[in-house]
Amino acid sequence: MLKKYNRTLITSALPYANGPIHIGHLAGVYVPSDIYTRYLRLKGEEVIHVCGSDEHGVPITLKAKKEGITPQQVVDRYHDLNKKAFADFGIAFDIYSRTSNKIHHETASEFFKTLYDKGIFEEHTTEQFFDPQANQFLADRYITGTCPHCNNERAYGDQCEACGTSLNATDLINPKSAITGNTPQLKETKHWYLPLNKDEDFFKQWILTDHKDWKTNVYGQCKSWIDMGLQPRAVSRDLDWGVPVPVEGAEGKVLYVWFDAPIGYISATKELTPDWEKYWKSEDTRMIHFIGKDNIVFHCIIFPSMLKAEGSYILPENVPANEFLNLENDKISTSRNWAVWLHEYLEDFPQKQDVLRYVLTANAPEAKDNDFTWKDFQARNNNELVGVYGNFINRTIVLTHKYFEGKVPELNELNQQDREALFEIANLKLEVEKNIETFHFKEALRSFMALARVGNKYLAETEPWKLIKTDENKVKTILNICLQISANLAILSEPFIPFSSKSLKEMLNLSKATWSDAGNTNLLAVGHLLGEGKLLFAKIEDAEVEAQIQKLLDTKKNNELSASKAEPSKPNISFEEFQKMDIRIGKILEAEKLPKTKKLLKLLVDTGIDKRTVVSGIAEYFKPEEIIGKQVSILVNLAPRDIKGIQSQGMILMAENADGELVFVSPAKAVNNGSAIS
Ligand code: B3M
Ligand code: ZN
Repeated sequence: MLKKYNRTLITSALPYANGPIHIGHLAGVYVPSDIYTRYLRLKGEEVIHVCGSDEHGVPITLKAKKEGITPQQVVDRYHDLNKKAFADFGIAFDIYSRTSNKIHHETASEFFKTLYDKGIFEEHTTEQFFDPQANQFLADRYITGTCPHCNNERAYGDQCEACGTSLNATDLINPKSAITGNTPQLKETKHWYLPLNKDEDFFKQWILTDHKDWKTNVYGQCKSWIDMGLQPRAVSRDLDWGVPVPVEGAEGKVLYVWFDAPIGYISATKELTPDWEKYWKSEDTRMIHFIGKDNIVFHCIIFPSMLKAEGSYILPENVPANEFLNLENDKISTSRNWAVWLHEYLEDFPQKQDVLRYVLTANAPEAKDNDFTWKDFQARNNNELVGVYGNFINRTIVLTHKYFEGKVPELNELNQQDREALFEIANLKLEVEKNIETFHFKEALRSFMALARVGNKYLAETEPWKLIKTDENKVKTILNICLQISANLAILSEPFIPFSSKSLKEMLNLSKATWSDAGNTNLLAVGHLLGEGKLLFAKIEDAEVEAQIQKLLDTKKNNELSASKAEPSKPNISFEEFQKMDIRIGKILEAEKLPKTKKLLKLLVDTGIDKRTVVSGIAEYFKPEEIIGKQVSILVNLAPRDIKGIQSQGMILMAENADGELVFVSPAKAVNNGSAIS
């Protein structure tokens, strides 16, 4: 039995304000939470949907460091960009707040203080990684290394993104500072810990027994955490960006970002309404957290443990987390620019928000990771939105205008086929409803599309454009039924594709449009005048998706080029030491392969000083005849070395390209042989 509730508080994960929003964010969190919110609103339920930017944590400070700007500048930039992107896609938040604002700092600070005063926290002094060169502790993502579980070499101090395990920095094999690349030292520091271990029995009961209804992926992750045994978890960090720890002796320490960020949901609600407590503190409120799979333990275990310790808050009723969306068979990555960014999508596909919302829902990573491909995007638009849904609506409206002056014709005698079509209106509405309520949005969308298919098939089979000459009464019935289906689609589509739902309502001149009106086979009265018809969707051409694919191929190429990572710099040398090297421009006069070797060429080089022999290991990359006459850089005062019985007098300087090939370091313009490089 579902618990009785009077209102719903919906939260969507607060995205870090360190980069723009991409399709993975939308598919995993914000499209589902928006569908759910819109659905409840259409039903007339009391609901609020809160979100905002997560502006603390190491991802932000790292980004600032990389760009040479302040963390505040980073979050200001992305907060505004992301807020706009969500609004552009119709994500119906009641508030999009931010965690750097005053109300949040106060709320998070008070929350910590309450737990502190209640004696909830344990204080522990432990050894943590410290980078002496940067003179700072290396919290969370400031440290990278090899994951002890899956050997991913790019795991972070708090989490391995490859296997999803959450880590302690000291678990990492081969830890390195993300600031300097140095191997860190251990240094003592004091922190406050939330004793999750004391809640173990509670979580066994609350999740493992009472919440068997949670999604399998969510339940499974919680179970494996609980089965491993819950450990006390540090909720403070040695950092200078965040909410300062509000107790004595905590200088230079801030709240752990995962302590303050979920409190951001509370602060956002406070900012939204003075009546915020009814959403957080009354048992007849149902709280639902929409998140991605990497946030599961924080929302199912850590935050509930905090709320429970505080004592006056409700716990979430459900946490419908999604898995990840990949892009063209590769993990979406902000740092590798492997993503479709919302603001860029809208530049290339203006007004096509609904197409993306539709495709991301149809292909949502609900139970497992899924792949977004541009071909699939095009096919779903052209075959489903244009070919089925749009086609049905368009023909219905055009024919009504053509035969009946845009007025809803009457329903005459019904045959079996008519009755079946009418039956599906109420039937599929129930399907959509049931699926949304159980967080099966992909299935819900399929049920909605099933009604469009019913309409399209009915229209194609009854062929009113042929009947009009012989049986106008029948045509009236057919179009009445098609219009009732259209009106229902206008309502049922609203949670999924709100922009086209709005245009369809305008075309149908439909004012009655709450969820409870749907399922009704007499939504449009006989004689009701329709609005003007226009196309709901347009075909997407091959060239448009090919351009997107090309954009990704270019990204891949750029990534490969920059992936041949530069070695860290060698220790500094003095100017005097540098001056000891005598590097000149010389011209290759002769070149021949050294017999019985694979790599070596014997060169005669005009150094401007003399003509000398140099043996160089470049035979794999150059044919001797190709390089004769070329000007190159040569270190002329390298002590002569004997190579395969030949005295090599100097060294040709080479660089390596992304494919590992050697290339000459040549002057940009011809210069005299013997010109010094200085
Ligand atoms: N900012 C992590 C993320 O974007 C984090 C979510 C916070 S929700 C309280 O994946
Ligand atoms: Zn791992």
